[in-house]
Amino acid sequence: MRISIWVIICLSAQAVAVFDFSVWNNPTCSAQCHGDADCQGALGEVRVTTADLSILMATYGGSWPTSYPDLRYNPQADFDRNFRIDEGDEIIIEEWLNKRNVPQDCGKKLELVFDRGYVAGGSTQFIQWKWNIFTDYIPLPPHQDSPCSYSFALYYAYPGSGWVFIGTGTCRGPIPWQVPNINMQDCRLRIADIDHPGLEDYSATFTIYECQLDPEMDSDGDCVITIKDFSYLATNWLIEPDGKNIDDLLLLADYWLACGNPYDPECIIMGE
Ligand SMILES: [Ca+2]
Ligand SMILES: [Ca+2]
Ligand SMILES: [Ca+2]
Repeated sequence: MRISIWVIICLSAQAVAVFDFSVWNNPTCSAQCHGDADCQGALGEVRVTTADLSILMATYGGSWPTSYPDLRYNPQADFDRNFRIDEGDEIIIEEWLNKRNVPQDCGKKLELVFDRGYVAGGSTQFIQWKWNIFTDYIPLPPHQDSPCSYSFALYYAYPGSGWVFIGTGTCRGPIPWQVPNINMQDCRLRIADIDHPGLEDYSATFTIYECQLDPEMDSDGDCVITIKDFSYLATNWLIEPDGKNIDDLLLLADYWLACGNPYDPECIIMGE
């Protein structure tokens, strides 16, 4: 039965666009990892059909394509997202073919981990991301996923700036970001997989603010006076020529847990 379906599909299959990996990070295509190659179908309806099977079979030319960047490779049909198309993907589509209520829980392959609403200008942030392996999507044992072989580029933007390059990293991340000294709302971060075009993710918007605290007191640059600043003061106690003394301690005590973010209504501004 399976072979007869394949013969029909092979005869009618059209070549499809390849090497655009954005389908793996598309929230409107959240059943792709279960065989929905074309991202078509309403909630509760049959989503995995012979149209999806035809996309998978278009990659089959008597044998499966070895791996990306084989010309027959297609990210749409790589349901377990392991950069190969083979029997594993065939098993997935056969499980869901012509069934209703296909799970729509595929999530993103590349996920930027950043949920800050405010970031202090001049501070250093360490930006991390997640590279979800296919066992996060389907209940099969893992095999030769090799996320550490890939490289990523990180960017930030504020209104009118365009994307400003921050740096590159591997999946072992994070990438340090020296935040510019600006006051700006609606800033964003973007991470892009250099090797797989279209595979990228964005943060929600956040605000970069110029810290209102004296940097002498906020020694770790996070714009809140905490035990970290106290420990810096303690370790530099009375070390000449710029040693900390009792006046510094009193000043620090006065502003204990004060923060210097003028945008944050929860923030206790220094001196107020
Ligand atoms: Ca479909
Ligand atoms: Ca695959
Ligand atoms: Ca601090």
